[in-house]
Amino acid sequence: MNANLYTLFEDHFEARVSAPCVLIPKGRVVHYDELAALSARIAHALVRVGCRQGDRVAAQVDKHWHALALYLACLRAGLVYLPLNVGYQKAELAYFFADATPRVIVCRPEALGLMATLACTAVVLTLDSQGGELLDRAADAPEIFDTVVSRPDDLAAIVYTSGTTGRSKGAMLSHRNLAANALALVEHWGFTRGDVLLHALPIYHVHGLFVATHCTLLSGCRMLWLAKFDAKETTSLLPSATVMMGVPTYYTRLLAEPSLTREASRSIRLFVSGSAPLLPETFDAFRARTGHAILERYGMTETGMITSNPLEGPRVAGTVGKPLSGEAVRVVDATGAPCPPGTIGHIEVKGPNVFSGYWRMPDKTREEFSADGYFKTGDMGEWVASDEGYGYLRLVGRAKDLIITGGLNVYPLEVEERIDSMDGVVESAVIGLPDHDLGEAVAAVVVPAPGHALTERAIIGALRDEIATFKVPKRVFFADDLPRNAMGKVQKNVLRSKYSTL
Ligand code: MCA
Ligand code: AMP
Repeated sequence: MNANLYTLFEDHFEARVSAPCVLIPKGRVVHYDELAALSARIAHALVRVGCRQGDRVAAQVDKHWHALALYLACLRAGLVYLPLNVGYQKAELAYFFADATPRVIVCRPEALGLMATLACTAVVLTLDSQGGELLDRAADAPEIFDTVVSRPDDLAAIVYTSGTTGRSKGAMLSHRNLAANALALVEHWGFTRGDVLLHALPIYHVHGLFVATHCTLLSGCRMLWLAKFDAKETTSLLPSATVMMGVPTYYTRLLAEPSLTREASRSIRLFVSGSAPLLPETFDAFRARTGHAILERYGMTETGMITSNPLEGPRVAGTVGKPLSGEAVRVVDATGAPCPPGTIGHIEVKGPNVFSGYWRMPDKTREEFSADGYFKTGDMGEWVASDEGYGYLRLVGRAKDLIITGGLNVYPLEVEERIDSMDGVVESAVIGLPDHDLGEAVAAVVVPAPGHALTERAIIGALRDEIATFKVPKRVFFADDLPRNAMGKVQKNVLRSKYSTL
């Protein structure tokens, strides 16, 4: 049997040949057969430039249906798709390319010069809404492509996640991992052909690329395809949709729109939130305004979605629900023993959705799995012990030093290392401060060397040239020293309470 994920989607393509798939507001409608035809032509083009099964194809492209066709083409040709946040800068890209050694790099036309300098032996092709060199090369290719036969463990994608060591790790996701999670979600959230998903998420992370589009393609429904999230546009489109997915920032921004009303969201059957904690205040305010209880779920790049509040049954604010079908989730103490409900411990997960390891990092991979094969998420949680939501998982923090800002992860060490290497800096600590819009905002506390006049502006300016701007601190504070505990570790909780009131 062919375990290629595309063959799962294909069942729906075949049944829905001329049905609409991607609805572009004020633009065109892309039908399933067009998506299948373009992905076939791109698959031929990639093979023509020398791609062979298992080769990596890196893509740093804008959100356009051409990019979706590129992802599907990679699946069909047995290539490993490597999506990259459009905000990544030169140094970040250089690392990804050196680590993943892609055969092809697909980029925006304006990035062609930069990519050419970083490409090594990779072929660089452009792609945008007008087409680009990739589509030029695909223009005369056949609209039929025999999807290659993949084994369940063959890689479908590598998605980079930052790490506590400051070095990004490529999570290797197989066809089996992606298919298992997609099937579980379609069933759990009750997707049918009649659905219209409001898709405003970026498609270079697991949430927008896998969770949202896989639910669509596996149920043969339609998606309203927004180039990026805009609260006003979203409220105006809600009456044409049945499901919306977003990070908590989307919901706080929607609440700031007077046009978000019960009437505007009448056609929606499900609002889903994830990637970062949804505050109970947001849950309550959204329910009061629209009548909808947002369904919160929990996931990770390495695992896809892990738990979800129910479609039918109580959705409990401040919890992320129960494990999805086929997954085993446990909360354990430092010795690995299970914690009873109401006791906080480390969250671990096992199942067909869990990745096989980090690309070219066998030691790191071993560290992150328990002896009996559970993946250590680095999140802390507890099983709810009270009547309301008994047996649901509640996330209570992270063992890993991680900031989540507007649904995007920032590992402080990566930013600290860059600040520490600047002239006149003794040391720094990067922390997340509470932020109404982004959940957490990145901030830095910097200790200057005597006699050096550092400024917030200069530090922010220097960082913007090096790393994606979502990682750059919104504020920089200066201090004579950093508070440390008896072990010499910087007490970030002390810094957070000191600076969150400033
Ligand atoms: C943009 N900026 C940000 C963020 N996004 N700063 C901090 N945090 C952010 N998330 C900065 C830009 O660099 C820019 O800086 C300025 O804000 C304006 O950029 P713009 O693109 O216009 O911002 P925006 O449209 O307001 O974007 C905010 C956003 C977006 C809508 C919240 O970040 C977003 O769509 N986030 C979703 C991310 C996501 O998909 N996460 C899922 C990861 P300047 O002006 O200074 O240049 S997958 C995952 O976590 C797991 C698997 C899971 O469970 O889902
Ligand atoms: P990423 O590395 O981008 O895959 O982000 C995964 C991390 O996002 C998880 O380990 C959690 O810390 C966090 N996360 C995902 N969903 C939620 C949620 N519903 N509530 C709180 N944190 C979440």
